[in-house]
Amino acid sequence: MAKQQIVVPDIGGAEGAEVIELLVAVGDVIALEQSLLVLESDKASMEIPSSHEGTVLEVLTEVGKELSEGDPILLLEVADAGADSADAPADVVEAEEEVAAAAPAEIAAAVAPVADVVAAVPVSTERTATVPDIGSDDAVEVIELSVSVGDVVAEGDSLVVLESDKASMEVPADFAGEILQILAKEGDSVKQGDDLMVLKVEAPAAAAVASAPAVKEAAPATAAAVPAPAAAKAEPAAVSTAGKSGGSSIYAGPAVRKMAREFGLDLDKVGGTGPRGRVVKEDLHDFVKKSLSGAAPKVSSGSGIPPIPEVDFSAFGPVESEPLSRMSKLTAANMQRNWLNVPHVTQFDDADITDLEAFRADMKAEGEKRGVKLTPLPFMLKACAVALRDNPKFRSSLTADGQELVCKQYIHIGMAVDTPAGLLVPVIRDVDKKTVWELAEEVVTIAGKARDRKLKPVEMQGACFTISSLGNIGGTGFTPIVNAPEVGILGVSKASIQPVWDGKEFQPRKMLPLALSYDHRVVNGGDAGRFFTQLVGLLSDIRKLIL
Ligand code: CAO
Repeated sequence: MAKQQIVVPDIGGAEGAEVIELLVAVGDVIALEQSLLVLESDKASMEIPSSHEGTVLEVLTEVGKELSEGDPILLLEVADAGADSADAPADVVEAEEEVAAAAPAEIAAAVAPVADVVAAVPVSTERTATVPDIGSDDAVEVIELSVSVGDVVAEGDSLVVLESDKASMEVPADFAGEILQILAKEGDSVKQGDDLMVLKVEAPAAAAVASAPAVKEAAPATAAAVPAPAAAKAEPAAVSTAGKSGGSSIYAGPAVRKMAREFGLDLDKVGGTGPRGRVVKEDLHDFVKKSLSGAAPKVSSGSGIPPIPEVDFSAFGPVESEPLSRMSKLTAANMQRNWLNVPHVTQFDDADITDLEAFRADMKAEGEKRGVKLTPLPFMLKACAVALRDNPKFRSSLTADGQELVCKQYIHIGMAVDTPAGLLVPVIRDVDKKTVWELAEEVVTIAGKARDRKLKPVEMQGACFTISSLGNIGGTGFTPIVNAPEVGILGVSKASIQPVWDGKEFQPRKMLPLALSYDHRVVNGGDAGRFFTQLVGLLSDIRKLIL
């Protein structure tokens, strides 16, 4: 057993890089190249890998300390020192024995030259990154270059994104280095083995101590002797803080980046809890856990919308939680989908329904005879059917790819129904072909079915347009959310008597506040104005409904 001090290797000339994370503790058994700590300079953060395997006897630095090349990090108990020293020249063995016996202060001084040789002799070489095995011999397209010339990348950082007709994939760097030349460009077709870019790889000349004739003189010879690929692994993994995709603009080490890729996670969406917002492995675990429980954006959702923070409400007072019904969750998901996908515009107007209300009152006895309650809603359905007939854009839908407008030649209208289980939207078919009495009957029947949870899925499909009436509840206006792929929805608020100027004096009139929301990708302001004006006119003078 021997003691081996690990020091900061060549970190590209950075002076006073701060220790932002210690990744090992006393007693840990360290593998070769295992990350020991994370240093952060003003340009980049980097994990420092171990140049030896062994057990940590002492940690010689701490978080917050500023380190430069050669500063001590750890004292390791190295298991294979005997084997190494058997081949080593006498002066090296002596040096190690001295180190083992030395007091801590002397250890640093005595070991530093040895460690310098182990970790700090840079070898600069050029390596070409190529297209890896992509599981097919077919050419795939380079759809994104994730780096630029001059970027410093860590092993595992994304270099390019390739796309076949089946999938897109990031090509990670097999080795850390600086991008010298980019050989592929966006739009190129490439195959396995094709050159992508040339990197400058700087490698410390590891594992050469044993063969060194003398510690100090060993440096040049060793530098030439170490093959670049092996050395590249021992290179400090500089994490680029620049770059445009794949989470390369945030702080995370290569191991975390690799793990994120394996999980299909976008690091930009994973909040970092490490020093200075650095993403650590625990953050990935937490994010995946939350994704699975529905508390975080779905993995690879691509929405880029920051999640609403989780709050412990019980910290502010007593709380009670109850699980959401399946329908409530579905409604929430649909609302969010529609709100996020559809560029909404809402227009407002008031319909003078004084005459309609008078007519409705006249029909009360007739309604009782028929066993039907005639509310304003069937008139609104009828008026919407006429306006939909005359304004075809309002009964159209964009295809999912946004390439075509499908205009429906039928007039089915959805009607929002407030039920104890949540909001349901049954559909009344062929509204244009039904009388106001028939519509009144159907409203009652279908709303009853909704409240008794007896609606079949087909009875909630196929609408061209929706009416959401809060008239019996109250309010002077609201902005309804379009029920995509429909393009329009009418929000109805509570009618009330208002003073209306007739040119000579104010008259008490029953005014019905209406709000028309529409998908501005399909319907423009002029279309909406015409539709709305016609609708308001029809409700204000229901005689026009028969025309
Ligand atoms: N202004 C004033 N009074 C109105 C009104 C309005 N806009 N609309 C209806 N009323 C009156 C009715 O005339 C009736 O009064 P009378 O019995 O005196 O005639 C009373 O309100 C109750 O009507 P109703 O609700 O039973 O019937 P309806 O035809 O108006 O509506 C239905 C049926 C199913 C649409 C309704 O019950 C409902 O569920 N509305 C809620 C829809 C909803 O939740 N929308 C929000 C969706 S987004 O979250």
